[in-house]
Amino acid sequence: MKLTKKTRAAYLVGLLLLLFNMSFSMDNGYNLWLNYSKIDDASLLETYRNQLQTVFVTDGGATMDVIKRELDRGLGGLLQQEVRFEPNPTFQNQLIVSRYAELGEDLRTLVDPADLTSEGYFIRTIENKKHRMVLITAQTDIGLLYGTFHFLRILQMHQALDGLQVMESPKVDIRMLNHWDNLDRTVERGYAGFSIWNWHTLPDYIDQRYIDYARANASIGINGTALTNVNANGLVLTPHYLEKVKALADVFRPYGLKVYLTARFSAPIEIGGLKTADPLDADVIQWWKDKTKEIYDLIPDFGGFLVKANSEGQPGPQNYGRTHLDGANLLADALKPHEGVVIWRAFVYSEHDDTDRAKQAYSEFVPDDGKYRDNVLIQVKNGPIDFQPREPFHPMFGAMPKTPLMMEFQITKEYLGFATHLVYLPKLFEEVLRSDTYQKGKGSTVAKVVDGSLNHKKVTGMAGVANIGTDANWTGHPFGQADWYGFGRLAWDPYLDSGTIAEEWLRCTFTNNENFVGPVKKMMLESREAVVNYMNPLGLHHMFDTGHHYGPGPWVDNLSRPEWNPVYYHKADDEGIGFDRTKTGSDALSQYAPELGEKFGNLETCPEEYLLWFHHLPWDYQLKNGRTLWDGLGIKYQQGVDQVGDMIKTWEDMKPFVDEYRHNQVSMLLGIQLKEAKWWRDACMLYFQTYSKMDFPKEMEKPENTLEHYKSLQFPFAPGIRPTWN
Ligand code: GCV
Repeated sequence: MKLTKKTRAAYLVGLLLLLFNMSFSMDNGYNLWLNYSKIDDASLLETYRNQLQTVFVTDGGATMDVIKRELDRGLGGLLQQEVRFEPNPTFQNQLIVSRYAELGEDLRTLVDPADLTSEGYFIRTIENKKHRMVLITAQTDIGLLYGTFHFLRILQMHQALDGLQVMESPKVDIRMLNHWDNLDRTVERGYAGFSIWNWHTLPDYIDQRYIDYARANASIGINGTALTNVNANGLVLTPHYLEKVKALADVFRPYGLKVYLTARFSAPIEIGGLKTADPLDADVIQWWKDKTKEIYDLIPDFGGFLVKANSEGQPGPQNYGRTHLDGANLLADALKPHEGVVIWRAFVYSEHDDTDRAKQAYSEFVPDDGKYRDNVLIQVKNGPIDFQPREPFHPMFGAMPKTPLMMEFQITKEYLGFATHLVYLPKLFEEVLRSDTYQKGKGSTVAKVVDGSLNHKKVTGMAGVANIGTDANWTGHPFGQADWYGFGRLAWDPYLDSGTIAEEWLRCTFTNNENFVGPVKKMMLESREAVVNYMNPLGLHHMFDTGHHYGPGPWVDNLSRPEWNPVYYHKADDEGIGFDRTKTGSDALSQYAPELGEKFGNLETCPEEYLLWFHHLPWDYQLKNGRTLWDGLGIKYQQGVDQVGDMIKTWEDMKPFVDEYRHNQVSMLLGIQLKEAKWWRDACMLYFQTYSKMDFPKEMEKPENTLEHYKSLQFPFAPGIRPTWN
């Protein structure tokens, strides 16, 4: 068939439209929140194009090149025009990115460098006789990079440039991801594929992902990454692997991202050929000094060591009759000459200690407050047990005023539905950070402990256990990206509001359409309470099935260590349910400030969300709403299920605003979430009914299966842990 010119043109237009639609409906999420698609508001686009006709970026090293590349990509995409970089500032309708020291006198008077830390920045729109420009300035190149990403975010969010006055400095020094990535590329508690570190092809093959990983982290201010699992493998400290680590550090450096490694305490024996790893042994001390120097010779800005010791079978100083203090100070001394830090984890509980697990870390660390070297940070999980859907804050926060306590959040959802459930974690992080420890009177929030403002500030930090893997969209669930994003934003500023963060993420990732942003933000903010309701309501905790932690296992009672069994935590019996942590029980409450001891200890004032965390109560205990505890539990479980149902409805209405690919992904995942929410409700309520012997409340739907059915379920291949089967 011979095509006429007209038909050919029509085909071409059709093909272009098809391609456009395909790309629109095939967004696989790889670009994360760094989505620089064209500004779809025509008049705003015109205004931006006028205001940003050219760009001037100060000359410099690798970070300045990164800035230029990002502006080229960002402005090029958002404004859909070629970005014109000028060799000199014109000050007219120009974006200027310049170090503070290189600004002319007249511009310098407009910004006060005293307000800036080394990573901080100013963004200002300046309009006067001589200037008509947007200025990004900072003391350092990294500050300029952070300012550049912030500026691009302003455009992504369609905000006006007129009168722009931004001054930002991070409130926390070390803002890092902890990867629980093994050298064989499995990821402990990882649900988004395999480890992105391809140890086999490193150091010669630099995957584009490494660069995009660094970009994404820099865009939210993350400045550190511990590459390997805290359940560490000493091999990573051998020359063969250190060469690979160096290659990653070289990629990350221009983005301000420092590399840290997990140090296996027994490495001097395993890879050093010594007979002991005793922290007071002279050869061991020398071995760590030499090893540390070897690392710094390769990676001069190496961040330091992250250590899990004497916890869950990991080796540590206690194997030699020494203490955590001895172990941490040993490594601190080795790192000190190189300005590195030791991040020593407080996640410890002992198989020889039968006191309440919630109390053990405090008992081991608090007595040594003030004795740690000044380059030691103690990294404390947000709650005293283990990243549960809800826990009260860890009592160590505020209890060690002379020691920097670093926050550890879990971004990966080990206990919150893996990467299949939509649960917006910044809401959880915010709750913890805003909790009042009362350690120096009212207002002594966890955020103030973490940012060092409550006590003498030495070095401060916040870590998040990464949820990143080789999945196309990095995090498995498209909304898991919001948890990575939100963690970074809160590490930068622990006082940010989770709603603001959700809105930023939605606008940058999807669209600025208010009909999308409003309802989806609401859905995200409510999603955390939903998971608490359908998994662990009213203060219940750790009722997850054995090992893999996938799904409910409240009946599990046969694991070798008592505190690995869910029955240890809920203590359901014929009388009632809950863990008595008051004076009549484990007295864990005494580790909190007296104000909280009284508040949580008194049933009149204990918030219902912590009721069964602190109290063992009869099944017919009367809740504030007049219903029995038993009814209250059933109602909460049902509420959680209903909340997921509402999320599904909200998401269905969002079809017009989201590309088909991601819309479909989220719809399918919400379907799984609903199924699993019902599973949790039914399995837990049926099991507890064997003790309460009471009828389900009328508000609760009837269970879909029998208790025996739920007990019989097995998942030998559940992700996140190496599979085990018989
Ligand atoms: C890395 C929990 C997890 C473990 C994890 C541990 C930790 O127990 O289940 O997989 O190990 O916490 O934080 O060290």
